[in-house]
Amino acid sequence: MSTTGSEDFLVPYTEILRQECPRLRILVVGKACRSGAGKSALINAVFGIEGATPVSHRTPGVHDIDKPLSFPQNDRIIIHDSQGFEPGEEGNIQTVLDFIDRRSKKPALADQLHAIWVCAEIPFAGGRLFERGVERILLEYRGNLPIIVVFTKLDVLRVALESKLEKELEQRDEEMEDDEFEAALDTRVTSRVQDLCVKPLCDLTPSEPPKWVATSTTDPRYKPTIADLVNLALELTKIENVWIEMAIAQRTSAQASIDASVRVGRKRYWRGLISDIFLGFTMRNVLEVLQKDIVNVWNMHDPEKHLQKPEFLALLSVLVEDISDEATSNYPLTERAVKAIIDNPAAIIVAGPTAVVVLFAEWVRGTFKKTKSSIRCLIAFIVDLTLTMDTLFYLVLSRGQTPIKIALVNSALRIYNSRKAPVHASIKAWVDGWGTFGHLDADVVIKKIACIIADNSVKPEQWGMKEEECDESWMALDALRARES
Ligand SMILES: Nc1nc2c(ncn2[C@@H]2O[C@H](COP(=O)(O)OP(=O)(O)OP(=O)(O)O)[C@@H](O)[C@H]2O)c(=O)[nH]1
Ligand SMILES: [Mg+2]
Repeated sequence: MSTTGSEDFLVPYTEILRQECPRLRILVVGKACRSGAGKSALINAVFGIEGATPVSHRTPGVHDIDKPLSFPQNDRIIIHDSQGFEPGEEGNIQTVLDFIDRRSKKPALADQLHAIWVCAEIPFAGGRLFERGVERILLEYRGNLPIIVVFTKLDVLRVALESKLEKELEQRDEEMEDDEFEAALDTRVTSRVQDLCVKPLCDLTPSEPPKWVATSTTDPRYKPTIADLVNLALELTKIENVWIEMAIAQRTSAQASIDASVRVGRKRYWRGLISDIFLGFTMRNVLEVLQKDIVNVWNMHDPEKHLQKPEFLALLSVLVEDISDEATSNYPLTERAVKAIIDNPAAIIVAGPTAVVVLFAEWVRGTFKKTKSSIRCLIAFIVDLTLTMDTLFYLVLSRGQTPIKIALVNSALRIYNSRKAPVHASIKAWVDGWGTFGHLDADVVIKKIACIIADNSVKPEQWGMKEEECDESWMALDALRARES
C-alpha cells in the first residue's frame, strides 16, 4: 500500500475479528435417504453459493459429520452435514450427539459450532415430520447453541393447496379475483404449516419449542423467508463476534449486512471520526480502512477484488465531493484534481490508475484533520459506500449471485448516485446543526449515521431498479458528476 511517510497501518477491524472467528460453523441435520430434506439448497440460498459444489463433496445423502464442507464462493462458512437417521440407527444419532458435545469443548471459538439447523421437509403427502433420530436431538440437546427448525419445500405445499382450492371453487361454481385467491391461498398455507409442522413440533417439545421458519428455495415468492431465517439466527446468537460473523457470512439479508457494518464501525473506526485515532494518518489511510471494513462486512463474491481497488475508492470519493464545503474546507476534496482530469479528456479515458492517482493527489494525500468539514465528508463516505453496497447487493441478488463484475459496480454507483441528493441533504443539515463538536458523543453520532442509512436503504418491496448494461471497465469519474443522472 502506498502511504506517505512512515505511519503505521490502520488495521481493518474485520481482519482483527477474523483472527478470532474466521468462519461461521453450522451443523445441518435432516433426512438424507430418498429425496433430501433440502439442506444443501438451503445452505446455498442463505450463503449465496448458488450452484456450488462444496469442496469436500461426497455422494448425495451420505455425509460424514466430521468432514467439514467449505465453499470456494464463500469462504466465511463451514458446514457439517449429518447423515440421515433410519429407524433403529441408534449409532448414527449417538455420532451426532457426540460430535456436538466434542465441538462444544473446543477452546477456540472458531472450532466450536455456532448453530444447529434442523431441516424437515413439510409432510404435505402424509408421513412423519421428523425422523426419530432428529426427534431425539430436539429432545435431548441441552447445550447453549441456538437450534432452528427449518420446514422446507413450502412451495410444494402451496402448489398442492392451490389445486385443491381451484377444485373447490370449481365445484361451488365460484370465481375469485387473483388477489383474493392469492390471499385465501396464503391463509391456507399458513394454517396447514401450523397443523403439519408447528403443532407436532410443539407437541414434541412442549416446555420450550425451538424457533422455526418455513421456507422454499425454489419459489421467489418465498425469498423473504430465507432472510427471515437469517434474522432469526442472528436474534438467537448471543456471542457478539459470532453474531458479526454470521451477518458477514450470509448473503440474503441486506439489513443484516448494514447492521453488521454499524456494529463493526462502532468497535473502532466510526468511533474514530470524533476521537483522535486518525490523527497523523493520511486521508487515504482513513478512507481505505473504512472501505475495507465495509466491503469485508458485505462479503460479496468478488474473486477479482474489484471492491477493494483504488478505482472504486476514487469513484466513491467523487460521490462525496458535493458535500464538501469549499469556502471553509481544509479539504477541497477532489474538485481541483477533477478539473484537471476534465480539462484533459485523455485522462478520463484512462479510467484506471492514472486518473486515480490524480484524484487522490488532492484530498486523499493530505493528512486527516479533525474539522467539521472533513468529518462531514467522512460521514458521507461511510453512508455513500454502505448504500452503494446495499444497491449492489440487490443487483447481485436479482441476478442469482453471480461474481462481482466492474459493470455491476458501475451500475450500483449510477443508481445510488441518482438517489443520493436527499441523503446528502440530511447529512448536511445534521452536521451544520453541530455547535462545537468537542462535546459530541461517539455513540450518538454512530446512531445517527445508522439512522440515515436505514432511512435511505433499498426497500426490497420497492426494488424495481433497472440495471443498465455498462462496459466492463471502470466508469469515468465525471460520469458520476452529471447532475441530471
Ligand atoms: N420444490 C422444491 N424442491 C426443493 C427445495 N429444496 C430442495 N429441493 C429439492 O429437493 C431435493 C433435495 O434437495 P437437497 O438440497 O439436495 O437436499 P439435502 O438435504 O441436501 O439432501 P442430501 O444431501 O442428499 O442429504 C433436490 O432435488 C432439490 O432440488 C424447495 O424449497 N422446493
Ligand atoms: Mg445435501
